[in-house]
Amino acid sequence: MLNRSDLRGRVPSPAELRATLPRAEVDVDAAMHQVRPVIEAVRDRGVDAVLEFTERFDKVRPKSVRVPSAELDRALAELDPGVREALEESILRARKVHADQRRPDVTTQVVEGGTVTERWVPVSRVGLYAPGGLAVYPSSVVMNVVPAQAAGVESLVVCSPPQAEFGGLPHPTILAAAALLEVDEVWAAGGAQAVALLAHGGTDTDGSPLDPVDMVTGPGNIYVTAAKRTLRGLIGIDTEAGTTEIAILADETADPVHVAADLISQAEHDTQAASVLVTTSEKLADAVEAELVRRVPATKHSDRVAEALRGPQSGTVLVSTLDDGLRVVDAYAAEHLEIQTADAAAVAARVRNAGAVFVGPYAPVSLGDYCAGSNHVLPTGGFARHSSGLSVQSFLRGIHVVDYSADALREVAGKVVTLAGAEDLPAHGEAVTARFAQENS
Ligand code: HSO
Ligand code: ZN
Repeated sequence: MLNRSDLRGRVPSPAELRATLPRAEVDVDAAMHQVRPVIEAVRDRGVDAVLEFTERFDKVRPKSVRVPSAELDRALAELDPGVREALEESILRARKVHADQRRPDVTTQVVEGGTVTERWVPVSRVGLYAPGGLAVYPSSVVMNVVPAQAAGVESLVVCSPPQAEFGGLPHPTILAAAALLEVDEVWAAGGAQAVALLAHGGTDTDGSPLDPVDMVTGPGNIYVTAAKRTLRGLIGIDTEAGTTEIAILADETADPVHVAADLISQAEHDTQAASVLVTTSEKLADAVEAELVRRVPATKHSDRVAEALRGPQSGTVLVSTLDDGLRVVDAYAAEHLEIQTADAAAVAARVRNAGAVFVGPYAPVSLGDYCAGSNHVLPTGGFARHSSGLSVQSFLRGIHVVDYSADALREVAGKVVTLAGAEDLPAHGEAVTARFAQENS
């Protein structure tokens, strides 16, 4: 079921590794041309334009963009009690981890009388996009809202497409998740028009204001991504979420049942999802293959899973040693990386590139998707080489606060004047010397 590459006995180049495990290609640039007129219409005509596009794309026209709070209460009251309990556990654990991510302000005494403080200030108002349609993930609402709240973001909007089958409201589990998280502002809007409205703001059908946000996070389809990319600058955005990936680095001690089940779990998201096994053991690779052949037909979304596993983006890579395996997984930089080897913690400690690392036999990726406490919004497509997943830090800005006394400035004045002169910007130097003009006359 999985394509197999044998890299044993040689160290492939990064280019060869990239060709061995190609990423699914998504042409966001092409979609940017398509979303531009949508964004311009929403900028110019606000909610009227949003509702026109909603009718065209979502085949429904909500009465207002803002979802009445009674609908949030109702969705929470009607939420399955088991789902509610599980979401509450997910929120509790995520809050524990994210509370610990908060950073204290740090003041550095540079010289006597001269300090620089880095003050961490949350973004004021954030829009969190939750997709509708096939991918209705209340867990993603949790993973976006919890770090924003832990960062101290004061004002949050959850925005999700209205659904014809729910009378023009977003999906009820999205509403219930927002209510559980005590987010009271939810907008029924989707696609590029939603991102444009979040960025530009507008006036709702009843005349109430829909205030623009400073930042938009959350996954979405290609049009949402294209709109975020287009509006970046006017708004801050998170790193783009591509299709889900799981890589597993395993040796002969790994349990093929665990490995196969975990590869299938992420393949369930999308036909383009990537499931990659990197192993020193051909015997394990064979056993995993046999287990996949058994399990895939039996799983609910078997067609989707089989397509993802058979695709060029998925596969098994045989390596000679765990060191070589680490080179492969570092070059790949998976969104999720499981380490299923002897002494997994020691191997995990050597990983350089991954969105999140799952250590040993009892930390499957699906634990992290819902209830580990970690965040599941993680860099895909190799972005883990340079980016992190969503965290409290994503919603904070570090403001440098410079505080110098007269003596401290006087002491360094000559250096500022010299550097200003070297850059042919003498007025920069004069801004310092003007303060001491009388002393020198
Ligand atoms: N594995 C997905 C997140 C998710 N899984 C949501 C289930 N629901 C991307 O990290
Ligand atoms: Zn998942």
